[in-house]
Amino acid sequence: MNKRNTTRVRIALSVLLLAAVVVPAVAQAQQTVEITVTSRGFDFTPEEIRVNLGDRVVLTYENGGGFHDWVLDEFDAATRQISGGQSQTIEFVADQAGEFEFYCSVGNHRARGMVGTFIVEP
Ligand SMILES: [Cu+2]
Repeated sequence: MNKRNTTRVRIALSVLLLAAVVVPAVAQAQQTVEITVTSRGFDFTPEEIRVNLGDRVVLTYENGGGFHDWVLDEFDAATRQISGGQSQTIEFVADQAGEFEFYCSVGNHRARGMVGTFIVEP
């Protein structure tokens, strides 16, 4: 093996080593965030949810009364429409930053103010 080839092998090995160190660090940065949202009337508590970009969100919606769901279109995240006393847990990844509106899709509930803000910090 001549000197140039040896240098190429060294560079390739360095890149592989770097990837082995950096990739797990990035994967580890993903946090799991558990959130519980409740409703009593035509409102959600909390009204504002804040997570970080890349978080895995495990969200439980507990319906305190009436017939509702919890929907966040931009992340294809939605519970079923459930009755009071029922709950459902869904999971999604917060893979885009910004402010988004979550809402209840039953009847005119969204127009009646059954909404909240989902914030993903970059
Ligand atoms: Cu509703």
